[in-house]
Amino acid sequence: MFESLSNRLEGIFKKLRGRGRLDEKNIKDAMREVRIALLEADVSFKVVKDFIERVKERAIGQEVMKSLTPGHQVIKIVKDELIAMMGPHSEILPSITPPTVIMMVGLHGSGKTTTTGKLANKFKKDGHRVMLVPADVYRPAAIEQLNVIGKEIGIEVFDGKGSNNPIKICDGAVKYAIENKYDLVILDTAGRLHIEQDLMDELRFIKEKITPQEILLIADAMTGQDAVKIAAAFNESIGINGIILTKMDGDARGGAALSIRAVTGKPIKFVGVGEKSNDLEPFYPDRMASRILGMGDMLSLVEKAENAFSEEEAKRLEDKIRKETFTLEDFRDQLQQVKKMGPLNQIIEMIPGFKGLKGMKNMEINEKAPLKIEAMINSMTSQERINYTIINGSRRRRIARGSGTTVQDVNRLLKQFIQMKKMMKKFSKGGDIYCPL
Ligand SMILES: Nc1nc2c(ncn2[C@@H]2O[C@H](COP(=O)(O)OP(=O)(O)OP(=O)(O)O)[C@@H](O)[C@H]2O)c(=O)[nH]1
Ligand SMILES: [Mg+2]
Repeated sequence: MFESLSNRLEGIFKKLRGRGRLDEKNIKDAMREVRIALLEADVSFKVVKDFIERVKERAIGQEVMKSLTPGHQVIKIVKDELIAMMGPHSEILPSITPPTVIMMVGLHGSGKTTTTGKLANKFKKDGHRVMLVPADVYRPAAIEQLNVIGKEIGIEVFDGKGSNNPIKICDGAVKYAIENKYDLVILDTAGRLHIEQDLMDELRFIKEKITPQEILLIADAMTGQDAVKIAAAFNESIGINGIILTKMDGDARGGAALSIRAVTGKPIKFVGVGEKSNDLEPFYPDRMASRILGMGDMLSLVEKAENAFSEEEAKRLEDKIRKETFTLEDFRDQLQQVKKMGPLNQIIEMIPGFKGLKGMKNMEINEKAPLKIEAMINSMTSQERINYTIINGSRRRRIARGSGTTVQDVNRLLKQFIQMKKMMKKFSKGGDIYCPL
C-alpha cells in the first residue's frame, strides 16, 4: 500500500530529522518535496495545496523552531494533518428499526458484488442476520455471481424469480427480510461503464422506494483521481453516505484514499485489500496515516490476528509454549493460521519500524516460503514431527526428496524450529525476548 509515497516521505523526513535546528527555509524546502510526492501519488491538486499551507503555517510557528527535536515535530504535524484530511473515522451504524438496508453503487468492475460479500461476511461475524439482494438484472451472470458468493459464506441471497425490474426486486426483498427477521440487507446494484443518466435514475428510484440507511459508493483505488471524480458525481446525483475503496492491495498510489474525503465531504468506511471474503478492513484515518509514514499499524495487525485465530487455538498454543511441548506439527498449524491473515507483504507492512529496518526495504517477501515449510513437515513421519531430534542425515535426505526441496532447506527449517523453541522457553520463563524492532 502506498509504497512509493511512503518511501518518498521517508527520505524527506530523514533529512529533516538529521538536522539539529530548522529554519524557515529548511521547512519550505521540505514542504516543496512533500508537495511533489503527494502530487505524484495522484492526490488532488487543491487538496495538496491546502494541506501544504496548513502544515507550513503550523511548522513555521514558534513551537517547532524552538523545540529540541524540530524534525520530529514537523513529522507529527504532517501526520496530524494527514489524519485530518482523511478523517474522522466513520462506521456503518445499524438502524433503530431493522432491517438496516445498505445499497451498494458504483461503476462496472469497481468491486460492488465482491464487496457485498465481504460486508455480509463481516456483519454475519458480528452477529447479524444478513440477506443479499441481486439487483443487477442487466449483466448476464451477475445474479449467479452473487449466488455463488452467498453460498460460499453461508448467507441467503434473495430470489428475484427472474424479475427484470430492480426496483421491484429490492422492494420485495426488504418486505421478505422484515417477514423473515433479517436485520441487515445489502442491495447489489448494477454498474455501468460510465456515469450515465439512466443508471442514476434507476438508483434514485430504488433510493426513493426503499430509503436505505446507507448508500455506499464502491470505487477502485487504482483509478486514482477518477475514483474521486466518480464519488463526487454519485454524491451529487443520488447522495452517498460513504465510500469503500477497493483494490488497495494493488499498486494504488494513494491519491484516491488521501483526497476523496476532502473533495466529496464523505468518509471512506472500509477498504478492500484482496479478492477473498475476509479481505476488508475498516478505514481508520490515523492508522492509515501511520502506514503512509512507514510507522506501521499494530492495531490492524492485532485485529487481523484475532480474526484468524480462535480464542481456543490461542489458548492451546499458549499451553504448549508453557509446557514446552510445541512440535513441528504445531508449527505447521501456526503457519496455516498466519496464511489466513493475508499475504505476508501486507502483514509485514503493518509492523512498526519494519520498513525502516536496514536491508528490509527492498527485501522480496517470499510468499512461497511457508508452502515450502509445510511441504517439508508433511513429508515427515508423525514420530519425526513430535520429536525432531531423531531427524538424522538419511531422514533429512528422505524429507527433502519427498517435499521437492533440498537437504539445506530441511537443515534451515530445523535450525529455525530449534531457535523458535529456545525463544519460547525464554518467553515461558518470563525472560525478555530479543526483539529487533
Ligand atoms: N485485488 C483485489 N481485487 C478486487 C477487490 N475487490 C474486487 N476485486 C476484483 O475486481 C473484479 C470486479 O469485481 P466485482 O465485484 O465483480 O465488480 P462489480 O462492481 O460488481 O462489477 P459489475 O457487476 O460488472 O458492475 C473481480 O475480479 C474482483 O475479484 C480488492 O479489494 N482487491
Ligand atoms: Mg456486480
